[in-house]
Amino acid sequence: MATTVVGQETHAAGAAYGEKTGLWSWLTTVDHKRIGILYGTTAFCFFLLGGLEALLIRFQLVKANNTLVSPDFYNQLFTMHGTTMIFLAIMPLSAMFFNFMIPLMIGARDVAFPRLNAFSYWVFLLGGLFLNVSFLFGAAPNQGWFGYANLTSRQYSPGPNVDFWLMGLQILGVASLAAAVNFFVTIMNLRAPGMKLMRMPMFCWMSFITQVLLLLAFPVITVALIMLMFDRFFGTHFFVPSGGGDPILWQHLFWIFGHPEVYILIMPAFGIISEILPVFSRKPLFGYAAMVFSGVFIAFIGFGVWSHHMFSTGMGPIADTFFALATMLIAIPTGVKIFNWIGTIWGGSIQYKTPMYFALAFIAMFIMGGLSGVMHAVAPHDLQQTDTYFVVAHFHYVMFGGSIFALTAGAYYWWPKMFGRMLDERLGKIHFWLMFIGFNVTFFPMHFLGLLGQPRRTYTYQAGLGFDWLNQLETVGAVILFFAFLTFLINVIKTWRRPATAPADPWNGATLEWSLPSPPQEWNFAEVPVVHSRDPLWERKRERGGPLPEPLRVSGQGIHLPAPSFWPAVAAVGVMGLFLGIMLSPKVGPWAIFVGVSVLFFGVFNWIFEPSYTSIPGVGGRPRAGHH
Ligand code: HEM
Ligand SMILES: [Cu+2]
Repeated sequence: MATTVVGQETHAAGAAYGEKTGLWSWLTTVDHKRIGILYGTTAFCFFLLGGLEALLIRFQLVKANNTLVSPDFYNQLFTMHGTTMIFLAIMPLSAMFFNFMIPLMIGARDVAFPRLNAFSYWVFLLGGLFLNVSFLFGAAPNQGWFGYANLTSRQYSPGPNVDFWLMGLQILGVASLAAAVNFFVTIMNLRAPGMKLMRMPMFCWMSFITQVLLLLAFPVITVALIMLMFDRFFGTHFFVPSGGGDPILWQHLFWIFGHPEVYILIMPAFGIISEILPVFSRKPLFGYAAMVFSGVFIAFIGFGVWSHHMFSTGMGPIADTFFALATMLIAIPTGVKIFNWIGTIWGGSIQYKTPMYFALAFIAMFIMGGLSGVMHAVAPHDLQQTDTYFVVAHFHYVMFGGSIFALTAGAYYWWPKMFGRMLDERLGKIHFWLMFIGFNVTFFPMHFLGLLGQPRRTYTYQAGLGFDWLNQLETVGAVILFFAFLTFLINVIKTWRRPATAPADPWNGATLEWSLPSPPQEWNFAEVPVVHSRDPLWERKRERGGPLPEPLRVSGQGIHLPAPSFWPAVAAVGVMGLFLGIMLSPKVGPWAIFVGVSVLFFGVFNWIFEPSYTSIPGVGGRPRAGHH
């Protein structure tokens, strides 16, 4: 597979393969970069929807005894808000960066299983739509994103609301597992020559840990959901005490998944921050090995602490003590990380660009979320805090102040690479300050409201309890946050209209993605890079005594790439059809399940027997020759 650089290529020739447009090319794409963009745009739309739900929650709570929304719709709002933000916003936004960046950062042409990758995306999209279609029937999930038994039993939730949630999450689980296998294998097998594990960029390391967490945690929720499905559809009693079942069993299964899940949400953020801090401090990452091992350690302990979500269920002092101590232990590797981030910026020549603003705010906000987390770890303390707004404050400092700030930092950092355009710095800073202020005004008072005793997941409160003005303040914060995201949208639209002229390496980056044109060509690397160090690009620049020349746009003649395929999308429709079929089968009969399974098999069958590779046609666009 000789790959020669044949010189500057025109845009028109690229259009023969790499820059196809049109709906069909997006439906059939297996290019990890395009799939990344699909993940990103879809997740951002869901993020806006989840934000809209949050705004409605905030407007309902703006004054005592408010009746803006009904109690049942309020339940739907906070359930769908939590479910959306976790499964349809943060996770797929991370997946956008896994998709777009990991192959570029490890020097690969694509992921290990490109069509499986497309399949993951389509399943995710359909799962997200499936969950939200429930609104059109006035039957959105209303039991909380944690789905506690017995609220979810047929007896207490007779309608289809819980069914939408149950089936939707199973569909999404298929997408997450397929993607996790894919990125696990990609990182294990497709690293460029010389890129040992301990030379991998930190984002790839933290993403790798995320995939392991996904692979170990998602089967647990899948099993729990299947048990719930059996309880609701086939009359079993896994979680029904009158039939010998146990509602606490659900909580164990849910949180054995749920606690690792919060690390699934935060690990990619750790990775992004660990990429940005060195570049904008002009110093290598401090304590690389400690960063890797603390990440592994956090993930490992993360599986042993689930019952800190269950102190109030009455597990007894021995279990409470164990889980309290295990939880406090996590503070150690987390502290190691924070120490190393600070060590990275310490004494660096810091460049205050927008990605760096968000990265620095991440550190501060994440510390606050971590501290209130340690407070819950003290079991007697937790008994006071649980089910109050104190907990809501905690997880928003971690998930929003942590994950969302880091993902936003990553968006500003990698935007030029992804779209060939720099985002506007001035608007970026405005975005930052609105988001930073709005976030703290919205969520900081929740600590006090929690300590005053305002219960969460409750659609209103009485006047005269001292809750009023803090809730008003929070609603003002939520409106400021709304303007923050509006600023981001304006930034995107404004810069979109400019020509795509971003330089290959606008920030003086250290990692391989910055050696490629912005945006990279379909085949990524005309020549597979050889890696000798942790910061391969800084090393090359040092050798040359200055920046690298702009990379040429070269033709990928002779390069083999996976062929576009429609079948992953068909198989994804089959997966959705299967769960839709199960949901409908009590009404319409078991044939509904059969239809879904048939579509699934039809898609997979064609996918298996379709030629999977194609050579890039050269300049002038020779027809594609498919073969195995
Ligand atoms: C955009 C601004 C946001 C606002 C104003 C907001 C507001 C709220 C409020 C008021 C609740 C409490 C609902 C209740 O207990 O009655 C809540 C719950 C929740 N939020 Fe947010 N939120 C925002 C962003 C986010 C983000 C980015 C995430 C990302 C993960 C998120 C995840 C959650 C989760 C998991 C719950 C838990 C629902 C529950 O268990 O009760 N939120 N949010
Ligand atoms: Cu936890």
